[in-house]
Amino acid sequence: ITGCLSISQTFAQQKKQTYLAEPLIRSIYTADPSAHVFNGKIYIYPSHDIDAGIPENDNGDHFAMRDYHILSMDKIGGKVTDHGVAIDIEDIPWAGRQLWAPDAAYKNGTYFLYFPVKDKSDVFHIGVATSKNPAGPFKAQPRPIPGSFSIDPAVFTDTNGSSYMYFGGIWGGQLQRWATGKYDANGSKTDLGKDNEPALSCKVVKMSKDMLHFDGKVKDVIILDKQGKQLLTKDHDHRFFEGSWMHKYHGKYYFSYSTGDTHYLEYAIGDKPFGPFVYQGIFMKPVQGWTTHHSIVEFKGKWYIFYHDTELSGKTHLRNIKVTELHHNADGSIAMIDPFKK
Ligand code: FUB
Repeated sequence: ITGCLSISQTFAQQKKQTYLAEPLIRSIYTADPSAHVFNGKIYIYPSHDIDAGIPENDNGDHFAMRDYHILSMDKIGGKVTDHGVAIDIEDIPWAGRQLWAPDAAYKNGTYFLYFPVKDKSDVFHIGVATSKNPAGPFKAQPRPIPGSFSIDPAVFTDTNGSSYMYFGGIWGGQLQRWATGKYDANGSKTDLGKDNEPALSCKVVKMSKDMLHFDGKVKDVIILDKQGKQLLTKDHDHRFFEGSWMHKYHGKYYFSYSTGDTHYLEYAIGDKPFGPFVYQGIFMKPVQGWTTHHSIVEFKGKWYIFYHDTELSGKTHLRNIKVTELHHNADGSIAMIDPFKK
């Protein structure tokens, strides 16, 4: 994550255009919406953006969020309910600063909220909190998930009941600092700078039955081009940056992600949750604002993408979530989404 580069140059141009969708909620700023269907309703687990008065930098320090609010809707286009504070940073014993993009899952009567936050040494890890109610309040485990690091957890539960966490983000998300398996506090601020080597990969790991631990080794999410070669670091238009998501469509596994500094949402398809995945293309053009982050969910036979932009504030760290329909073409590809109407 970062926040102050090229995309701001296009703000003026984009403001003249008409947005494809309306902000879902205007009373608070929200971003990174992870949507799930629980008990026949849509629950959205977003970041809760605030203005902490911290100047923008490429480390993302201006994204200084302190709590989560969970939102719900009975139907797309219906009333959006804000369930209030589901958990506060003060209630997470190991947390230092910056509650970034969360996700949620359900198993055996318990709801799980997964969240990235920097610890008191300023290193991102992923925590988990539990509740009997999808809207919270959630109670955090006393420590981060052992073996977790970096940001943007996305937890996918397969049709056989097995769950997997996809996670990671480069630049401010610190993934590049874990390249050796241990955190390097003096490591690169962006990627590893080795342009002709395979790009840093998102991570994937199976979740334990209790959903509170990793079960087995953290693996790389390998994305291959159609010639079977891994995408390279220099391929900023296509390589993984942050904001991963997994959905299953017609038996295939769709791994989608943000390209960060080039502001696209792209996807790759595989035959198994661990991949490998074959790169397919861009499916959403840049939104207004530096970051782009989404989730994809099926509800009553239709597919939707939840995403964010900065329509309400014009500021990259004060975002608002939106939803629009997502279409799979007959060949399984995802139809391109343009966040602005022509
Ligand atoms: O909201 C903070 C960060 O911004 C998220 O973790 C990234 O995915 C980006 O959207």
